[in-house]
Amino acid sequence: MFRFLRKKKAVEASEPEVPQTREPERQPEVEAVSPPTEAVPKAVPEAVPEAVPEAVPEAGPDALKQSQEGKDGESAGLFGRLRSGLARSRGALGDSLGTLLLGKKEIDESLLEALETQLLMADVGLEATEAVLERLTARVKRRALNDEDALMSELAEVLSEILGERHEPFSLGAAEPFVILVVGVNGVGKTTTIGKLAQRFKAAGHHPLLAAGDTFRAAAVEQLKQWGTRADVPVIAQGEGADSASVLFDAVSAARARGADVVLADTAGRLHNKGHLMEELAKVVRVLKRFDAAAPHAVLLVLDAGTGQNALAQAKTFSEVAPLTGLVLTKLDGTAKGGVAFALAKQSGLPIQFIGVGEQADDLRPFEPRSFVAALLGAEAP
Ligand SMILES: Nc1nc2c(ncn2[C@@H]2O[C@H](COP(=O)(O)OP(=O)(O)O)[C@@H](O)[C@H]2O)c(=O)[nH]1
Ligand SMILES: [Mg+2]
Repeated sequence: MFRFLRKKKAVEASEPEVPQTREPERQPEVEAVSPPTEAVPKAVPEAVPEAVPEAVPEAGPDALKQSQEGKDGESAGLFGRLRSGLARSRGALGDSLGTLLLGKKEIDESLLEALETQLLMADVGLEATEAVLERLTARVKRRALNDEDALMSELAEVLSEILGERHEPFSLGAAEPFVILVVGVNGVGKTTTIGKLAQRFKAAGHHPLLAAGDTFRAAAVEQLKQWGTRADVPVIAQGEGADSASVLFDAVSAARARGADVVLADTAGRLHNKGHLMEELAKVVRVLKRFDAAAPHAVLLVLDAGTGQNALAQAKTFSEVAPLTGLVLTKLDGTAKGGVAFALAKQSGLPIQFIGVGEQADDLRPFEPRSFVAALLGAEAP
C-alpha cells in the first residue's frame, strides 16, 4: 500500500511552494493565555474563498469510506490539497522517518533511539512518542517484515491508531439552533474557521447564523461580517466593546426568529488572564443556557499548529475554563510542527475535529486520521 521512499522525490518536485504564513513561528506564553505581544493577525483574510466547499463531512465510518475512495476525482484532489498543505510537516517528519527506515526490516536499539529523536523533534511529544515506539516494537515482533516498505507501513498503522483513539468526527446534533462556541487565543484562526464552517454548513443545506462575540476590536466584527457576506449568512453584531454574552443572546434570539439551525459564535481571545477568560466564558455559557439547558452544544477550541507544544498548554488552560467538545488545528500549511496532532490526540483528551490547511473556505477539512498520516508520510491516499 505504501510506496513512500520511491515516490517521495517525484511528489515533492511537483508540489508548489507552501506559503510561509507565519514565520518565524511564534510561541505564545503559556500562562497568559493571550499574550498581548503576539503577532497581530491581518484583520481580513487575503484569500477570498470563491470555491464552493465540498459537501459537509458525514463523519464516522463514512469518513474512512470517503478516503478509501480517494482515487477518483474530487477525493483525489482533496487529498492532494491536504498533502501539499502538510508539505512542511512532512519535511520535518515523514522525510526524515523515511530516511531512517530506508532498507530496514527490523528494529534495533539504535533505530529506536533515532526514531525517538525524530518524533520528539517533530513535536509529537513525549507521551505519544513513547506510545509509538512501544507499539511499533510490539507489532514488528509479531510479524516478519519482508520488504523495505513494511516497517514504514507498520509505523503508519501505529500513527493512525494513536490519532484514531480519540477520534470523533464533528456532527451537528438535533438541537435547533445548534449552538457552536468557538474559543481560543487571539490570532489562532477562530474567525476564519467560523467563516469556513459557515460555508460548509450552508453548502450542506443548513441555515447558519454568525455571532460576533469578539467585541474587543471593530476589525474583528468587520472580518466576521465579510465572511458572512461571502457565505451569504446573517451576522449578528453589536458595537465595539459590547458585552459578548449580550451579542450571543441576540444571536440565539435571532436564530430562533429566523429559523437558523446553526449558530456559530465567535469569542474574544484577547483576555488578559485566566480569571477574566473564565468569567467571560462562564457568562456566555450561562446566557446560552437560558435558551437551551444543553447549549452550547459544541465548544470548539482552535489551536495554531505552529505553536507546537504550546498548543497542549492552551488546550489544558481552556479545558479548565470552558466545556470543550473538540479541537480545530489550524495553519498546518504554514508550519513544520504538524506532529503536534499526535501529542494532542494522546494528551488533550479531546478529539481533533477539523484541520486548517490554508486560508480558503475548503481548506478547513474534517480530520481523518488515516488521510492525515498518509499525507504526512508522503504515502498515497489510504
Ligand atoms: N495559512 C493559513 N492561515 C490561516 C489558517 N487559519 C487562519 N489563518 C489566518 O490566520 C490569521 C488569523 O486568523 P483569525 O481567524 O483572524 O484568528 P482569530 O484571532 O483567532 O479570530 C488570518 O490571517 C487568517 O487568514 C490556516 O489554516 N492556514
Ligand atoms: Mg477573530
